[in-house]
Amino acid sequence: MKTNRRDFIGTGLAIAGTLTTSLSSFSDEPDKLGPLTKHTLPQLSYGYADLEPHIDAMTMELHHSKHHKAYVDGLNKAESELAKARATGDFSLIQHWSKQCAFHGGGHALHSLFWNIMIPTSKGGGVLDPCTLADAIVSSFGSFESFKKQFTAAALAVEGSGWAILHYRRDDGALIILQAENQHKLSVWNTTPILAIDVWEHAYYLKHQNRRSDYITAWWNIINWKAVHALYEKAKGA
Ligand code: MN3
Repeated sequence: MKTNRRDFIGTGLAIAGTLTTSLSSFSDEPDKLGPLTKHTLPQLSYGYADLEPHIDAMTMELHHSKHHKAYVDGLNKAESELAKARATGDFSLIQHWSKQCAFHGGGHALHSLFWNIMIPTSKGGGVLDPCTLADAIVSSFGSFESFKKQFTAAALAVEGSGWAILHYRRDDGALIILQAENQHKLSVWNTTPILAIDVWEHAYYLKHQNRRSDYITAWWNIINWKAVHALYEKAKGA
């Protein structure tokens, strides 16, 4: 890995002074801090009233233009703050902004999915024609009816606010149904993990006891970057 971290930090510090006054000014300079994606509220392919009577127009309008918009704005804000932290080297709020990234990023991803997987009944909503997906549902759940019962039960039983989500598991090609409380638990959707460190105590306690930072410092010496690179390429091709 030949990232020139010293140059990167130097560049970041050099422009750090401007960051407190204008976030938008540095988001226009992606080469300085890494590109900042400007997340935007997706357009719906149907009108707010078009899902009536199943979902009412007022709910759709508030849900899309207010609630989803707040997630988009929150995600942009969180990612700007993390870029600012990289530039200044001040990671004192890393936990807060990481959580904000997950909360708003999760909301943005799931709502984008939600709008996309609905269509007015008059245009074919609710109809699953024979296809590879229909086959996969049958092979994963036994029948469409048993899939529908499990999905409905999972959605009904979500504790508090949340989602029921049908996932494709690449390892074995299975479809699985999971619940999400809120829209995240510090994680997010539509992303592929390519590097991870286990910081449960069982991963380091015998050698490092309670010194998690020693373990994290040591761990950087044993990363297989070729493997991470391979996962990155595989994820891009997905
Ligand atoms: Mn919602």
